[in-house]
Amino acid sequence: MSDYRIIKGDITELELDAIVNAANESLLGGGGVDGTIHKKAGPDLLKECLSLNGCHTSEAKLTKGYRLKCKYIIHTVGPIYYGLDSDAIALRDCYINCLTLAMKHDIHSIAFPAISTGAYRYPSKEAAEIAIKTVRQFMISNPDYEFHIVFCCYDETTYQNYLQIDQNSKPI
Ligand code: AR6
Repeated sequence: MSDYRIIKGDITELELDAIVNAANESLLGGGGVDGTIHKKAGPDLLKECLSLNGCHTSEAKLTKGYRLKCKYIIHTVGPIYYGLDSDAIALRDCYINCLTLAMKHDIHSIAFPAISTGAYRYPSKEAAEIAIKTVRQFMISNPDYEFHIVFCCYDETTYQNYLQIDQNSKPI
């Protein structure tokens, strides 16, 4: 049985099959969660990233976890928010492509940060709704594959938004 949970914390401390990085198209590091992942994983992560030829918005690429506690890092690039309908589709596709890549590599436990809601300015509640809905739908569409998903919220506002969206999307 697949499941998901919502926690508050630092994604780089989690011991799971994989954590997701909210990267940029270069895949060569940056600020936010990306910066912390590269800092803690160490320089070998950058070396592997250099061989990947970047990553388009919504795509997902896999590396090892190096000095992190997770086995793998799934790098994805969220959309920069402009308020267009295409932003929501691009954000949804990040989650779908990360989960699809995970299935190909027998990765079952995965933590997601709130992709695009920092430097890329996606409104937190809207992004939380897309994250939870997309993951739930993906689990329903792939009933034979067991996922253990963690939505890892870094700050209290993000955490409360996820809890609220989750509450509202549960069948009564
Ligand atoms: N653990 C969990 N979540 C975190 C952590 C952490 N250690 N650190 C930050 N967050 P952002 P984006 C949250 O800006 O909006 C980078 O420079 C943060 O509070 O990391 O997709 C990249 O290189 C926010 O809720 O990613 C790109 O250039 C969420 O993670 C660009 O930022 C996403 O914030 C990507 O922007």
